[in-house]
Order: sequence, then structure tokens, then C-alpha cells
Amino acid sequence: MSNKLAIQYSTDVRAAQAAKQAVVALESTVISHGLPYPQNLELAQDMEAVIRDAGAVPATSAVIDGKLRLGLNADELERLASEKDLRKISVRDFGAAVAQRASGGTTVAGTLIMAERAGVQVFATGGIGGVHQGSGKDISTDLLQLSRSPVIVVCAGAKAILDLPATIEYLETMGVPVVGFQTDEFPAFYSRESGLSVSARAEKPEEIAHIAKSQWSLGIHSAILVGNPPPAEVALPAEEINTHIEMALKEAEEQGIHGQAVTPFLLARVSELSDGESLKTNLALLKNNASLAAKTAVAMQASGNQVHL
Ligand code: PSU
Ligand code: MN
Repeated sequence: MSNKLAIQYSTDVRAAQAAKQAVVALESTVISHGLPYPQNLELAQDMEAVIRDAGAVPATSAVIDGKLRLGLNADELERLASEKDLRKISVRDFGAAVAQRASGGTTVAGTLIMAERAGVQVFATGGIGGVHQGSGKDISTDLLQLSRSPVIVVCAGAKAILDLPATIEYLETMGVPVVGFQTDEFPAFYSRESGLSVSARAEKPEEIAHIAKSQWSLGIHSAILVGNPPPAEVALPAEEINTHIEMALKEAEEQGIHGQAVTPFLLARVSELSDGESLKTNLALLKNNASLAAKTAVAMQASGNQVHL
């Protein structure tokens, strides 16, 4: 890679890496395309604060004016939260964004690439992309990249806007371990249960770190996907949220929404249809994931870096 394409770090992320402190990467499509303004900005700041409170350093990932960035300042976060025409940057989109000096949020797949390049081992998000409902032809690049980047990804599962059984099957096919945090079931984002089994269960962050190091030390270079159920006090009953999801899916089909626009459309409609109830759950589980990711990053650091990649 030429110097021009090197990742630019914020001062505190660079200092944390030099001091071998725990760092947690954060994706930013959730800011640019997943949540409304100003809740998205507040959320981005809250997630960073949660990570600092747990003794780690947050590294929000984005492309700003064609530069790959890990760690954003307050002005840049504000831009990502409020600017129009920001790109949604997944694996295929980096080259064009750099060449055209564009700005945008990185998806789970995009952030995995940046975290791996930067040697950041833990990453927090809300929900991953997956296999969409319907013809089965819309499959998120997140799943492919999860099979390629050795990073621990803490999520609340995936939203039931997706075909969850097909998503779990795909992860199995691609060899991605799915670890339930204090649960045997893959969470369904708004709801704690999905009826789908995880491939392993961990009770503590230290156990997640141990599983990751053991898997990677065998030379298996996939992500470790951690399913962290939403906090019980904000979790929504599956039947309630599924009514809104079905409505949103019907509208997407009627309006011919396709490609990258599908996920943002469904997220926005489900939030509107549930009268903000789902937004509350969304914000709470993102902070909950930031907290677990930070504790896991600290555990990774504390147990030493004897991973042989
Ligand atoms: N699911 C959510 N919230 C999100 C996303 C997914 O509940 O914000 C975002 C993530 O950044 C994810 C991306 O990586 O959407 C997946 O988009 P696609 O399905 O187009 O790959
Ligand atoms: Mn897609």
C-alpha cells in the first residue's frame, strides 16, 4: 500500500497503540446512515465515553475527505452525524472514496479492514449486515469480511429485517465462530432471543479473549462474532417489532428500494413505525456493546499478546 493510503490515527489512538493500551474500533455507518440526527451524534459520543470509562481508547473509523481515519475529533464526528451525501463505505468502496476525496461512514466490513490493518483486535457495533429476506440474493459483505479479518466483533446479533436462520447458516459456512455472551442464543437485536443457537458461550470478557486467542493461534484468521443480548429493561418482544419489520419490508419492495439503500431504508422505517421505541433500544444496546467490547479489549491486553497470526 502506498503512503497515501495509510491510515491516519488521532493522537490518542496513536499514543494508546504505542503504549499497548486497549483500543476499541467503532464503525460509523451507524452514525452516517443508521440513526437520525442528533441522536446519532450523542450516541457516538456516549459510546466513546463508555469505552474510556472501561479503561480503553475508542477509535471511530471513517473516511474523511478521502483519508482513512481511526479516531475522530469532535468536529469530524459532527460532520459524520450531520452532513448530507455521505457515502456508505464497505469493502468495494474504499478506492473510489479515496480517489474522489469523499467522506463517509464505514460499515462493519469496512471497519474490519481498517481495524485489521491497524492491529486493533476488538470492535463494537449494533447489528451486523446479513442475508436479506426474499430471493436470498442480497447478502451483506459483512459476512464475507467476518470470515477474513481476525477481530472480535461485539454486536447485538442482527435485526429481524434479515433472514436470521440464513445469516447464521452463512456464518457457519464461512467458518465464523459465533459466541453468545451469557446466552446460548444468537440475539435478534431488539429482542434477546431468536431461537437460533450460537457456536459457543462465554460468561466473562476474559473467556471471549481466551476463545479468540485460541482460535487465532491455530492460524484460523476469521473474526470472532460476539452476540451480546440487549439489556432486559429495553429489549422489545419479538412479535411487537416483527409487525413493524413486515410493514417496512413490504414498503421497500413496493418502492423498489435496492442495493446499499435497503438497510438504511428498513432501519429508518422500523424506527418511525415503532414511534421511537426501537430507537431507545438501539441506543441502549450500542452502549452495552461498547462496554463489553472495552472490557474484552482490556482482557486481551492483560493476558498478553501471545497470538501468532
Ligand atoms: N444493521 C443495523 N444498523 C446498522 C447497520 C446494519 O442494525 O447501522 C449498518 C452497519 O454498518 C452494517 C451495514 O455493516 O449497515 C450493512 O449494510 P449492507 O446490508 O448494505 O451490507
Ligand atoms: Mn446489500
